Amino acid sequence: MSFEKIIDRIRESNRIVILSHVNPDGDAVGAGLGLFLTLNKLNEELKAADEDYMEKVVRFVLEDNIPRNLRFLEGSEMIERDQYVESKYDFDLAICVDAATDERLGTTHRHLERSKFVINIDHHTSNTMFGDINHVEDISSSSEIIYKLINEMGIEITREIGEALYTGLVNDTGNFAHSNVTPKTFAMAADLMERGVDNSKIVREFFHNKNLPSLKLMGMALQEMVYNSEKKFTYFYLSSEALEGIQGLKEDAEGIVNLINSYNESEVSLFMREEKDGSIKGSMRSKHNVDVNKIAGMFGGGGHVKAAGFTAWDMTPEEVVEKVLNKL
Ligand SMILES: [Mn+2]
Repeated sequence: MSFEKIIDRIRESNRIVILSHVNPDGDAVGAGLGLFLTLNKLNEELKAADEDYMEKVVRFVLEDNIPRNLRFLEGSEMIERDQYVESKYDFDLAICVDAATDERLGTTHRHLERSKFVINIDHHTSNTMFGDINHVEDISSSSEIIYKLINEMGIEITREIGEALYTGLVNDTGNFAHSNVTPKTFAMAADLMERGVDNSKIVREFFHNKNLPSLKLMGMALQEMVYNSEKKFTYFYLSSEALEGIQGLKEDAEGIVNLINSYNESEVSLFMREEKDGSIKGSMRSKHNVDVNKIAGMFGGGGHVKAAGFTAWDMTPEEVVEKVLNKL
């Protein structure tokens, strides 16, 4: 898949907004920030070549705060929170990264509506192709796609850009442990290291940086998880009351689904978290043959074969579990 049309569109747009999904993870922030820093660099290069060049306005807007363990990324302080962005703001181009559906953009969807053109860059096979240009590739991460895009643009990848993209890789591959890793993923990682990326610093900042509520939550999940031996299915439900009880935020529950699926007998796992509005957010992981993308699809969600998520409305956790069990 070539990036020619995307690059042309970027070059001819003066006001560009980058968007990604709610509850941003390392890939959403990494891919978005890598692109954001690249477009700023493009501005600098064009300005240096031509004094009269009118610099592009480039913004990266997310609905939520970025998680604490991503704030070490240089440039992340320039990411804007949607609620503080003036509502009457038009863009020539919106570039969405890592969002399988336009609903996943949350409140930032309004910038999509106010943009003349939409580019959708993603690696979820369930992507709904909501853009005017859709670049959807079934590879490790959106950050891996952005890496290829930057190379095709001919912009040099600085250490800062590299760290953002590397974090996306680490996030979506479980630090190069999942089956979505290919030789190309490693080649990208090697190239980023040659550009000054400190892999051990990133892993330390990203993984070994837990606050007290998230550690307590891990304890709670390990203590209370339920295992169904017939279906080799592990699940855990977290009520909003229990989360408040440990003074936790929803971002503290990041990674719980992988934790419960690390049980050696478990083939498939489900983590359910109650939202304030009463809905239940589900995330699922599968080790081998179970397609959790299909299961999430029953609730209107999606993702990948081995990792997917959904939101269930007007259902109890018991009902969600039963529906999943029937499909296994
Ligand atoms: Mn991703």
